[in-house]
Amino acid sequence: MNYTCSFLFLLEISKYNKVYKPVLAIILTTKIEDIKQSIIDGDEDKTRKLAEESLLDGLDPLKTVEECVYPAVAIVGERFEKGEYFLTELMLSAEAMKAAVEVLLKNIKGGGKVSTGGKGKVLLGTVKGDVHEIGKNLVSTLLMVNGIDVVDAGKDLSPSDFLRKADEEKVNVIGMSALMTNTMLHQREATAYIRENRGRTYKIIVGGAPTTQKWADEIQADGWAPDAPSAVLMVNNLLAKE
Ligand code: B12
Repeated sequence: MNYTCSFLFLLEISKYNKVYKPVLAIILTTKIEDIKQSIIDGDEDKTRKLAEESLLDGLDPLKTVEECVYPAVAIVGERFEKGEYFLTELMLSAEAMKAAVEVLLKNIKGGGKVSTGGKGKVLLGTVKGDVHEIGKNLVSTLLMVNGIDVVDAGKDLSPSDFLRKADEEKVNVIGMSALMTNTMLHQREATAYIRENRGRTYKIIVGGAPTTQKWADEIQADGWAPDAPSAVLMVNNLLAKE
């Protein structure tokens, strides 16, 4: 009897590996594709629903952001650049992107909570003339999840807005996001302003799609990161040196 049970059990496992697992993988890949497509289509409700379902299916939220939100952003941006999408489509897709990130990230460990891991405090904001916030919000969430306190000062911030808020909140690091080639110039302006008025009191980090390490070096920022996970590593390193 025991042998029969063990045999059936092993049979089930091998059936799982041979039959169910590949089928499950196909279903999950389809779900990722569906989320990506609904972002491209600018369907916020559908995106929210699919993102919630993906969590129930056990998909890793961060991986899902990487595998569906990032590629969707690239496609939407490209279509906008080519004139295939107009501002309305861009805005609808942006709302769907925000919904996906919101649903997925509130479910990662500690997501959505203000952290007091005691590691240090970062002020984050988007520079003057720029309303792009999705990337900054992603950086903010991942920093908090990793025990770093974050003050999110929002968007369209002037150099003096950054400095005032940093003084008020007694932060260790000031992070500036910029998503456009013309607004990234304000990272230089704000860095110079902060250095002129407070010397090296605050570590300054920059990021956003058009920025690079070369740019960060040129404007004498203390750090740059291409994405949210590397921003966490970089901030951890900066705080450890304090
Ligand atoms: C969504 C979006 C919008 C939304 C923004 C919604 C919102 N609340 O954020 C809306 C519809 C409002 C919008 C408006 C506009 N947009 Co727009 N938009 C985009 C789009 C499609 C995606 C941006 C995004 O959210 N990316 C997703 C996030 C996850 O990526 P990310 O921001 O790069 O962030 C990551 C990293 O860069 C890094 N990071 C980001 N910030 C920071 C900060 C620090 C400190 C660190 C360390 C790291 C870091 O980590 C993040 C997470 O991994 C891009 C296309 C693209 N390919 O990027 C165009 C794009 C940025 N927009 C563009 C334009 C032109 C505009 C408008 C001028 C359009 C118009 N005619 O009105 C306006 C600008 C309004 C303004 N004054 O800011 C252009 C910019 C071109 C340029 N080179 O200057 C782009 C590139 C589209 C294109 N291909 O033409 N946009």
